[in-house]
Amino acid sequence: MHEVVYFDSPGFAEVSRFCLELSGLEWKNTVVNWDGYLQLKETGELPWGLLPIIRSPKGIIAESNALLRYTGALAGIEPTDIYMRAKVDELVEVINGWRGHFTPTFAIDDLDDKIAARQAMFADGGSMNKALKAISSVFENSTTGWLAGTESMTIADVKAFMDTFMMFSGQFDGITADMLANYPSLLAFHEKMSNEPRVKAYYSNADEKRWVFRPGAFESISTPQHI
Ligand SMILES: N[C@@H](CCC(=O)N[C@@H](CS)C(=O)NCC(=O)O)C(=O)O
Repeated sequence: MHEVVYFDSPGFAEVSRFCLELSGLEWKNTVVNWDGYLQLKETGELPWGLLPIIRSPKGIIAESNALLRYTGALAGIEPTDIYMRAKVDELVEVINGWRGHFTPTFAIDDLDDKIAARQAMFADGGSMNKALKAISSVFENSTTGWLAGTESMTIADVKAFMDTFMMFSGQFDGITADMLANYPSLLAFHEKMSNEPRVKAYYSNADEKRWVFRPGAFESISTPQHI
């Protein structure tokens, strides 16, 4: 039995929760609040003092990308060819790098300043604008519609889907769904991924925090004509 331990939000754990679901193995989703996290930390059970972790039959694993690769392997969505696997990992790392742009904004106390900093990231030429355009062009150059050009979905697609769209859920001040209008290829990917039968089944529930992962979530966003 595998057990994911994390906060309620999608955050750093959603990709692994989804991959475990895909694996068909028995797994448990343990949600903790801040006090629960501090208690866990006290016990010394968190290898690096942070969440998420997975309690696996062989021991505890930490670091979200390690969890993604492990659960992706359990789910059978890691390429067996090691070149392709490296290309998938390359994309996973690039997407993970977005956190470097985003994370410093959490430390901005003044709400207006925080909103301004985030809007600047998504404005033309801003760090996240460049990042989302770069990943858009990878999708545009894929012959299969999957990020790494694989025949089927891999952990790079899971990472791209969840890390991209969770940003636009409304839970982050200053980042709004209409900003996605600048990225038609990402909206097309959303359509493909949210309708993938296993993704669709996983999000067939009423969880308000996860509306961004459902088919049609962004259908009201129209893209500018010049793109
Ligand atoms: N590099 C780690 C980062 C994990 C991380 O920053 N977790 C946050 C929650 S999203 C945490 O545990 N924060 C508690 C703290 O900072 O004290 C990973 O990818 O898993």
